[in-house]
Parts: sequence; structure tokens; C-alpha cells
Amino acid sequence: MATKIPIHAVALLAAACCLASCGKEPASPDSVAEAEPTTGDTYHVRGRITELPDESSPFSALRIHHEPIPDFKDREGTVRSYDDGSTGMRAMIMEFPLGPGESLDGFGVGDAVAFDLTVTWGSPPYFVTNLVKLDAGTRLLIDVPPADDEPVEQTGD
Ligand SMILES: [Cu+2]
Repeated sequence: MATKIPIHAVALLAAACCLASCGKEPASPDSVAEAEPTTGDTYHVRGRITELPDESSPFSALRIHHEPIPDFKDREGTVRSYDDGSTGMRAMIMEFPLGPGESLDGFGVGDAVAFDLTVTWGSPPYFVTNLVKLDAGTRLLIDVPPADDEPVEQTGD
């Protein structure tokens, strides 16, 4: 019949609405069957901690200046590309919710770190696991190279 609405479209719509509005509310049995897996994509990322959550400061959070994630897929599953030739997610400082069981004990602002970033676009949309500290001397792509015009010691007499 020409007017029949495809079942898949309805189920996808329902799933999308649920993702957007009701978070952890149990889905109906119908939409469970059609629901996409929530395992998400995981990226291995390096960066430097710029801020740690502080109980006395309500807007504080774990923030990390992360290196570019060239294969990062947006919510539509697309790897974006930019005019400068870069792709995915460019380096930036952003807030990172911790995944289950993760602890910030022993971490400090300025630490170079590596972690797995799992992106589910759920609630939270992404989170960090396997956070480890890198060697203190680790040089990251985000570390600003010394300026060319830095004053140079003159040794002449
Ligand atoms: Cu980012």
C-alpha cells in the first residue's frame, strides 16, 4: 500500500526523541529491538590538564587541552573537514566527564595525560576512561613551540 509508513522510520524517530528528551527512561519493547547499540566510538586522546574539579568552585570541572582527534565523528557519524585541511575535532580545551570507576587522585593541573574518549551521544554524550599520566617531559602537539623571535644570547665581544 502506498500510504504505509515504513516501520523503521517510526522506530528511528522514536529512538531519536527518546535520546533527546528522556535520557534513562526505559524504552518500550518495540524500540529496544530497533535501538542502536550505545557502545559508541572510542578515541585514544592525549592532552594536558588545565583544570581540576574543585568543591569550592561550582563551575569547575576536569578540563583538558586535547590534541586534535582527526578521525572524530560528529553526532551524524560524519568526520568534518575544515578549510585548513584538518579533520575531525581540532585541538581545544574542553570539559571531560569521568567514566565509571575513574579517579583524579594523583593528577594535577599541567599534567600531560592520555585517555580513551568514548562518545555515545547519550547522557553524558562522552566520557573518559583509562586516564593515565604521561612522562613529565612529554611534548604534545598542543604545546606551543618556542617563539622564533625569542631573544638569543649574544656571545660576541
Ligand atoms: Cu574537543
